[in-house]
Amino acid sequence: MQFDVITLFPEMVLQAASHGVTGKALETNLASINVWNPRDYVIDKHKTVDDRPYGGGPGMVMKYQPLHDALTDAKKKHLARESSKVIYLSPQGKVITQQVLSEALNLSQIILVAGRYEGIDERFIMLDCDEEWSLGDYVISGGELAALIVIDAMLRLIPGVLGDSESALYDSHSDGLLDYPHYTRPETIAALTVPTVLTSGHHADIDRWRHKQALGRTWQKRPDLLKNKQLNAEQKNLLNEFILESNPIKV
Ligand code: 58G
Repeated sequence: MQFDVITLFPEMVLQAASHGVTGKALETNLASINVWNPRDYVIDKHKTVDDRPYGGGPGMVMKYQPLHDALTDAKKKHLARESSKVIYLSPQGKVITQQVLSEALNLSQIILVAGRYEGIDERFIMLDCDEEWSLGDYVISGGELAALIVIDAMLRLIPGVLGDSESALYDSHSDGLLDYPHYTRPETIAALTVPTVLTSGHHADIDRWRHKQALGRTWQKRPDLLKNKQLNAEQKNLLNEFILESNPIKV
């Protein structure tokens, strides 16, 4: 997977991605990140990447030409030229989910456009971008953090990036459910003791308990996720048990 990020702050993207799981994936060439700074592509005599908005109002808008020329170079760098998409990150985009990200894994190049100021010239979105993605209904000061989130979440899905033990198969949301609770030593903290099943050594019981917790917590905290999910007979049974235990009828 080749990621190309068009950004006025290339060091921010490379620096942040160099740590931990993403850093390892890049070191081992399971993926690569190239950065392209529109500032390196300014040709006008004022050397500016931004300009005042037509119609007036506060703030500045990123100009079309430096973005377009940076994008042209990013596309040229993708030698395989298999399947490539240009994605602008903004609050106007389609909200990304684990599903959206895993579908994008079949691409060989993803070019992420990180805006700054009040945003970018609308014609760059119309003419040069294939899709517009959003993290959710809030505004951040630059698209770099959004690009880093997309890269991080996608890298976790590439086979070999996570070890077997940390496999993304076990991640929250990979099966449309929230995660089960985790505990480590000590066994008791402020009168809260680790559920006994986890110290029992019965692996089948532990798996069953964790699956039940994942279903139950999704039902408690994100019931909207269950509306779009078909539960099998065993899952219905586990969730019923959880519900009965969480709301016992007292006699
Ligand atoms: C308002 C809206 C001002 C992505 C957008 C400026 C990017 C949120 C998201 C913008 C982003 C998200 C410039 C800074 C886009 C441009 C960028 N904010 N929800 N901000 O994914």
